Amino acid sequence: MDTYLSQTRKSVECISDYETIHAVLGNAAADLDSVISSLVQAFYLYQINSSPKTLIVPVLNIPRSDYYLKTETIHILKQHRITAELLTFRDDLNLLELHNLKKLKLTLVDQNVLPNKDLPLEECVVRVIDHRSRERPESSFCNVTVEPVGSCCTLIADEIFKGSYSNQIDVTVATLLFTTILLDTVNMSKDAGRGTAKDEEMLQRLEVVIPNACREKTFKEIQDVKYDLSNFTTLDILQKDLKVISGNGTSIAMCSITMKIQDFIKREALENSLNKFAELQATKAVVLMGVIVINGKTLRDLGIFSLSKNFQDKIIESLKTCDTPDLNLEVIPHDSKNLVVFSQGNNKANRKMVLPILKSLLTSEDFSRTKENL
Ligand SMILES: [Mn+2]
Repeated sequence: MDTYLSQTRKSVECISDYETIHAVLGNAAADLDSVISSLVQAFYLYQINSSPKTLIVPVLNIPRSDYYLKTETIHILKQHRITAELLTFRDDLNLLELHNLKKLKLTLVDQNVLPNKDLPLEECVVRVIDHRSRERPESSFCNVTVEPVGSCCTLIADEIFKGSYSNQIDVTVATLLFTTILLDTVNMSKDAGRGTAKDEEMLQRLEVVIPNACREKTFKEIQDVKYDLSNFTTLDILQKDLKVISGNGTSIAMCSITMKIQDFIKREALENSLNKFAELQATKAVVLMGVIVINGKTLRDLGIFSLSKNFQDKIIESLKTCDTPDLNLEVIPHDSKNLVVFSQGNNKANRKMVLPILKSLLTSEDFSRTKENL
């Protein structure tokens, strides 16, 4: 894998030598699942590619300068001799320009539709592999695999095991997939409810490849890295695992944070940081989801920040009244001015399930009528 990536990095520097650039692009949160899915899928496509004029390149969907936030990814890739110098980031190549030159093909992993700012690239999408609910229209021409499993890496593993190169899943590839699936499924914890039979099947098949595979040890190590926020500023923590959704010309930033929001709000000058963050993201509202795991049990809470009381109320109402899923929210009193905090009784409802609630708020007719008053 490291040899492939270092070759690819050099090839990106002389991109005009190629007729086709096939980029494998994860989602813009660039979490571990997105990054490992794109690295492994690209490596696999490279092995089955027979055209010397095609360059297959995994692209991390963040600027290079944000990589320091991705501690789980940095940690695991380092163990396999993969440093930032071997990786290609979104600002290392101009996808739109490649598209204009009619040279671009795109495989989307861990996302099934492009965000608005990337919609001009839609024509280039040839393949989609994702585990969140399908937003892509049925009519789309490309080959789409969307299955509700715990980790996109499970679908990537399944694809490779089904293909003719499955014997080339080496220890590095197997370990990267194995670790990501464990993290995404909370080590297949029943309580978390994320892992499916297919996740379990892939873990078992990958275990065969990895010498002395140990789920407990691997999971604990990556989980500890994920939950270690000691070197981060408040802005870093907000930025670390971020998704932005938009509709009707308005957006909401949703940050997943690996500590309780009840504890996060005790940080110094929190409201200032939230304000600054909202400004940087050009958004009027920030939703925080705190998630911690204690003895295999996942606990969640939510914070809703907005300088517009009106907008904040609308978000809270849509979250409280939703019954698919019912989040079971209880307000937690505190004295922060523009932030309302709730404990979330329904611990199975992760960000993937909350985002569509916010999305339907932003795209609702009622909202578009009243949004001028935000
Ligand atoms: Mn994912």
